[in-house]
Amino acid sequence: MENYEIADVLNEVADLLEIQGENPFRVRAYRNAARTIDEMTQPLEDLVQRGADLEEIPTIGHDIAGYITELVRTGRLWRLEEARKKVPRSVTELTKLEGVGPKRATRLYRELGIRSVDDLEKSIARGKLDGVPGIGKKTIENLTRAIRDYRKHTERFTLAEADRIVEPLLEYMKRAPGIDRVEVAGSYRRRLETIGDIDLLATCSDAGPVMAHFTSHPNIARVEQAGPTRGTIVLRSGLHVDLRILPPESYGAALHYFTGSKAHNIAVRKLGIEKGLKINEYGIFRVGKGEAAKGKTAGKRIGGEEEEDVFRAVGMEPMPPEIREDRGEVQAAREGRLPRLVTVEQIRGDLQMHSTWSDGRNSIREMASAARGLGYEYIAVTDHSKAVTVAGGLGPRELVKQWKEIDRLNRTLDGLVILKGMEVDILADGALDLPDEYLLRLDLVIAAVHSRMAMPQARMTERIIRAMSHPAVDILAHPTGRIINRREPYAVDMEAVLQAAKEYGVALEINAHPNRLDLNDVHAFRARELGVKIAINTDAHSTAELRFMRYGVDQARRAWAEKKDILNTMTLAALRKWLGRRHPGRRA
Ligand code: DGT
Ligand code: CA
Ligand code: CA
Ligand code: ZN
Repeated sequence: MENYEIADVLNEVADLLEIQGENPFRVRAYRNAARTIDEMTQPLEDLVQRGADLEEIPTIGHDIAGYITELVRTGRLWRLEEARKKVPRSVTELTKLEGVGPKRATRLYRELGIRSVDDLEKSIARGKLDGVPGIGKKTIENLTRAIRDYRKHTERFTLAEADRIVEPLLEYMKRAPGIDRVEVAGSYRRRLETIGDIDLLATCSDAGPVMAHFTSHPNIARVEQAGPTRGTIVLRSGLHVDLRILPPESYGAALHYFTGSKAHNIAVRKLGIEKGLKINEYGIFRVGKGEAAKGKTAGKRIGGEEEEDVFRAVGMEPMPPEIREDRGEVQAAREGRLPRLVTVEQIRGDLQMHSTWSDGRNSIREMASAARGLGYEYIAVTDHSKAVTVAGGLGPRELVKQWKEIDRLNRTLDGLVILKGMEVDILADGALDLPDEYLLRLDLVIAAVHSRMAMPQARMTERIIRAMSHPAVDILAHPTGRIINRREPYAVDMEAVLQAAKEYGVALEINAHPNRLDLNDVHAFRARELGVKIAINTDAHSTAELRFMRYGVDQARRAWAEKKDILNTMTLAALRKWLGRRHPGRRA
């Protein structure tokens, strides 16, 4: 059993207990343990098998340690099965809707017998919610929208969700008898923000045992198809995985084909046709007149063992998967002007993170030493401002106290500089949630919308642009406010925001949190075209989340970003200079 699966079970227990009105501290204990487990790099299963003392792991107490052991040994959890008897499991599905917490879900279940999102949808359609005390017309509208958003997204996995499944899956496939190469293609390889299914490719001496190994994966919910060279399984998480077993001479062509995107493939194939070549998942073939129509492998094979063969055959430079979206990469590759995409190694710091001063889990010191462990030169601590009361936002007095702590740390820390930042709320009218005198004393100001997201587009656009026009603002955080699979972007004219960013010299963030990725690839592409600087920030709320940087870099790469386009690839000296661009007096 993988760590994330154990974490999922504990989270489900927490959901169910919460819905049953269990003591909130108990509930939180499960969630904290789940989070710890999810962030652990060591497999719990191994620890259990070695008889290690799980209670030594922070946040794991006696009871939970017992549950984990039970879960690993038997694959089941008595506590969960008891909890499911009291409230149907499907009720937890309701809490996946934006704006529906455990309290509301319980009420819907207890008072109206609604047990699932489907039920709720039907009940709304039949008017069963009309006139129920505490549920106004507005609430019904919001629920309707939340259901629509939920439906639109439920089938796709975020990259982080896919990663925690794919990494162990690849390890597992590498243990298949006689396997040679194995790799993931598809949207996962292109690092698309969400993944429909996983496309695995493999070569081996004998396909039968490899397919058998694949279809006997321990986490399978069902085997959808198991042919001699092609199989599909559905994992318990709901993720579909396709496997294709290929002869070595086709591997590169297949890797190119199944990496996609489909639009990119079509553009490449068209180029091939112009050159008298047939390019498909089997290889690259030179075809005589009239031969093209004769089937998949007609003509003379001229390549296909390596992916590069495909690009070379049509006079293109090989290119990284992230840009294969038919957004001009084919032309660029033919003309030898492909971008040199930014890499994680080029990132020198992280400019948005939270500490225990607001809603983060770790102290500034802990965040700083984790950042140094990642090889960074600098970080900015950017706790919330006071308007975000749920996140324990700071007022001026606390902020000044925080600065003293940062000064102290900066005197003692070697090799890392902590910048004084804040994620300052953009109020409904576009004013900033901190008096000017404090704004101007910060090293770095990130402005962000966290409330009143339902404004009409024109007002939202004006609100954000007004905030950006403030000379203290350096970065606009998560510019559209979307949360993948949960919340649609707010209505905002991104072109106008990007133009304003250019005018005021404000950088836009790619929030690297895998549930946000905001700017998305398309907006980031446009930002880069306009010469707007992009900051890739993790928005980490714990030391472990600092590792989300990779997801932000992935999206920047999809936007064709190079080192020079990214704010936090700068040296500290260059960054300080940039931070002083709007009022040089402000910064040392
Ligand atoms: P996903 O799974 O929805 O996140 O997206 P992909 O891109 O992984 O799509 P998928 O799994 O349906 O197919 C994998 C790749 O196979 C796709 O990126 C391109 C290639 N492919 C699939 N169908 C076609 C097709 O009809 N024509 C061409 N040229 N390529 C295709
Ligand atoms: Ca796929
Ligand atoms: Ca597929
Ligand atoms: Zn934020």
